[in-house]
Amino acid sequence: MSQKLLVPDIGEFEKVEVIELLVKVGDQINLNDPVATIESDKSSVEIPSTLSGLVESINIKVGDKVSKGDLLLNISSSTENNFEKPIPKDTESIIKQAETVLKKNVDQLKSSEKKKDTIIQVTNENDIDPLETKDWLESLSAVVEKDGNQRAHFLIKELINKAYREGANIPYTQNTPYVNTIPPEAEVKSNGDQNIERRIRSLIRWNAAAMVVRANKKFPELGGHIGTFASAATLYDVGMNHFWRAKNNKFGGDLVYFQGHSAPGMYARAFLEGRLNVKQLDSFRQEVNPGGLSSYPHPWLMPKFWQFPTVSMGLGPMLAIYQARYMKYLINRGLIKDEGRKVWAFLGDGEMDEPESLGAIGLAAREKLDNLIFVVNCNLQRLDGPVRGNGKIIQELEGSFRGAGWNVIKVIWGSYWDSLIANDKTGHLVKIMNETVDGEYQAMKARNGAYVRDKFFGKFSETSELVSSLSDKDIWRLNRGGHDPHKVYAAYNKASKNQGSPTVIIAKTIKGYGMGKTGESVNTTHQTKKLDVDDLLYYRDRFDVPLTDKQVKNIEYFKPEEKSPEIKYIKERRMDLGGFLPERTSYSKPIKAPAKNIFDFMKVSTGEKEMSTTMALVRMLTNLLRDKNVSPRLVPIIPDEARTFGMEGFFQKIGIYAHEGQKYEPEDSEQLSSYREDKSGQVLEEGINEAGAMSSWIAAATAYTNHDIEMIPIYIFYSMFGFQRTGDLAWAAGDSQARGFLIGATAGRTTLAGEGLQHQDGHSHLIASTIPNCVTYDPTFHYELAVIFREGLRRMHEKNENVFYYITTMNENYSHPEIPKDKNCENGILKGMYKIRDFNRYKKTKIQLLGSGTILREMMLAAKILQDDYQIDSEIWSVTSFNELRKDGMEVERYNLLNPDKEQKVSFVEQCLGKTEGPIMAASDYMRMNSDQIRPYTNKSFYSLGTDGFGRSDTRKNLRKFFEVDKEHLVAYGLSVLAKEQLIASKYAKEAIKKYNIDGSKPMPTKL
Ligand SMILES: Cc1ncc(C[n+]2csc(CCOP(=O)(O)OP(=O)(O)O)c2C)c(N)n1
Ligand SMILES: [Mg+2]
Repeated sequence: MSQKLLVPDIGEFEKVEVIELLVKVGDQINLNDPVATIESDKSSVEIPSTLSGLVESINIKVGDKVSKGDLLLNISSSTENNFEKPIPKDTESIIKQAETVLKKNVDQLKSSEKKKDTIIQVTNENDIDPLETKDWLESLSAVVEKDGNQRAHFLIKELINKAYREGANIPYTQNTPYVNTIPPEAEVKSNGDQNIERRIRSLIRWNAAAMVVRANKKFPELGGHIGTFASAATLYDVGMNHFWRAKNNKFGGDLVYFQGHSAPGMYARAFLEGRLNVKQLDSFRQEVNPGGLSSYPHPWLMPKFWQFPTVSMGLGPMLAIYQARYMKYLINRGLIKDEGRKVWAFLGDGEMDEPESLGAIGLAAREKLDNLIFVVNCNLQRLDGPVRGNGKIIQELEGSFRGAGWNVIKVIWGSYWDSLIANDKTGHLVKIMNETVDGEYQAMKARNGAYVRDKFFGKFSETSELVSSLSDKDIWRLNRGGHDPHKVYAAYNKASKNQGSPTVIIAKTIKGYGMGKTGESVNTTHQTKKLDVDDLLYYRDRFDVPLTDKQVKNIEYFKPEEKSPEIKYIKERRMDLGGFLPERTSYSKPIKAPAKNIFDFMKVSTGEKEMSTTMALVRMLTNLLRDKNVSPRLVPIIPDEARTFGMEGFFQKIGIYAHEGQKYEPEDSEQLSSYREDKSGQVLEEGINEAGAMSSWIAAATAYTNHDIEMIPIYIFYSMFGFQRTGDLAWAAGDSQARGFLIGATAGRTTLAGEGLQHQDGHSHLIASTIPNCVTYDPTFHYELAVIFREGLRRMHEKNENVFYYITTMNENYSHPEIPKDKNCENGILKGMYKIRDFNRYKKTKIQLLGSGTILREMMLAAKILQDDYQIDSEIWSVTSFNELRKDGMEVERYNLLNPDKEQKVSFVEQCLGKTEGPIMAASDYMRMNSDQIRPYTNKSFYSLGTDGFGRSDTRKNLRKFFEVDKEHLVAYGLSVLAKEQLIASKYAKEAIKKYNIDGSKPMPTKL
């Protein structure tokens, strides 16, 4: 039976051009196969077939304009699917749910009559004893009636506290009492050998401190930290001995974000494990020569060791959240197995002040990231001291995380407190615990047991009595939860098993734990990097490190024999957990770059048709989605801008990732580009959230090492909200050796026109150029973009070079010429410049004109005027990347200076311009500094024009005039340059300035 395939609802568009036919007469097509690509002035979309069968005839051709309802194909169809659309699955379940609720309501209505006599209606289905419930509620009503609301409130609070203390799952309140979340009787016990673990921990503590002290004894300028790891040693050790599973050929591995300043502890452990030697420890913070250990976790500097850069406070928490989310994305898309892997992130309490640290916790809860565990080390100190000494950081954080929907586990008190808390029958102890502020808690640990007895327990006779049989020493020994391996083990155990929400473990510790008078719990602890002999002896004794006084004075490391029980134990534990941590490896397979001709359709002229480079990019991506190697690996990341960038066609085609699928029928469900969320969706729609989008991009761009699968993330954003907004994340991406594309769309100071000062980007290329492994381009024409993009795919994803690409695209529509025939053109595009046109009619006076981005087009128009009106010849160079040209220039210059006696190399700029005639004038839609970058690499006179100053909203034409980069200014400046070089008389320039109404007395745009 013959069926008609019609143009579906394409939203507000009419008469949209067919740019591609994807089927031929006689083809067998299936449901959802794309049959044609149509393109409006904003976006291109594939039309999927709603029928399957044989294509009998095609009613459209490339270039036709079509609207909704137009006939596309006749198909002899086997399955009909067009007219009687089945109700989508999700809709069906929504209807079912609604029906159930309706039924329930009716039932309730019927029975409500009967319930009228009860004081409070009880409708909870989980109520196993309604009579008992009724008793309780009636008692409450009686209290309200007799003693008022306040009394009722008090009783409820007491009940909740009691329930919490008994380990019951209590209803939501912002805070729980200042005691451990897990009561002692519910603690799961570790099966580890506690004695040996303590000995190992002591050695790690010692070696970590020794490493820092030795380095600073040699070179006091090196710095380093002892206090952070000293406070966190137990938190790390329990994880290392019992929880964190390494990557191996059977398992993908847990991912651990180590707190930046605790790096010495990780080195000290690796030393015991035999992964680092004394020489390496002695190279802590001395990385210039090979083999040095980096100050903090930096994968770029220690690519086989560190996995995640964390030391810029606030990035670790965000990156960890998006890492956990991305892990679920890969699982839900079927790209990796669900092995129950976890992401652990270690954070400082001070670090939690960074807005980024808490900024994404809502997402973690919404997405039910039960593969994520935060451990916040609350040593009650930041850098200067407690900072908010009047507050209670643990309670603050509890409130934030509980409010966001996290599973919160507080680890406040160590085991020595258990019996005291159990004996606190009057509640006075917990009252003091609740009321004591952080500044006081910190001060107590800087003093001694007698002080604690007096200032803490001494507050009530009941609590004084509680500790009357304890000596001051016993009181001093009352430990904090984060230093108690039993409490930490129980918390980690519970966190690992939690389902349906992320977990945060908030652990109370002491900064500089064990460091004695100079370093324990004092405000200067953070900066302590030197310990005198007395401190070292104290530290040794405190942790029973088996070193003689002499060895301590020499600050020797201690490593037991290979055959010692300690070394055997440490290695066995790690072998049981699959290997060592941290360790960075990659076993991902490269992705074969698409065929060389994949983008050939972009190398021909677009003729009359005008389009933006953003649209050219979308066309290119649509094509890439047909390449079976590349397609599943593409990860388009969009911060709520898909329509701005003409990418809404991706919604239907590849779907938007949503961990719960789509639970609603979208309002635009009838349309071709309707909003489709899917559990296996490919697009990451991040919302208005550049930092989150960037974190997702980093997770995808490093999947080759963290998940052993090479992915191709493409994050598209307003260029102004890229490097400027999230520059520190871009820097961390460089450190992480990310591979992928960043697309700065709507780029250029004058190209975005109406958007104004905050939107118009005239410097993102300059910021991008500060990142050594970021390769940047500012293409003008679609073939340039095609050549650059394919090379990016080849370099990063096939050859696995550790670089990432920043490419700007624009939203200005214009027609694109075909690629020049010159065989060196593609090489020039990639190196940064190539000659695009020659004007040489008069052969008298010549100027070299360099342009990039949309300003290249102004330059081309200016060149024509210069020739037609002023008989000036020119050569026009399309500069695809001033940044790349500068990198080449620097390298060549350096080589030449260091090798004065050897044959001198020639920079690419000089290869292009060295033998040309006339001065150089360069312009771009960016600050002059952009083109100025290549000035040192040519001996010719060089003049730069650009868009220095704040942007402002206006038309493109007016903006280019304002910033003096329109064709008229370029002509006038060109003539002036030639006059200055004494190649023509100055009167021509003067005339042009007058002709074009250029006001020579107008202040520099930077001053306006
Ligand atoms: C973005 C950023 N700002 C400032 C610093 C400098 N800094 C280094 S450590 C530190 C204090 C950290 O305190 P906390 O997070 O509580 O760690 P801990 O007490 O465990 O050392 C600061 C502010 C930094 N590393 N990153
Ligand atoms: Mg701290």
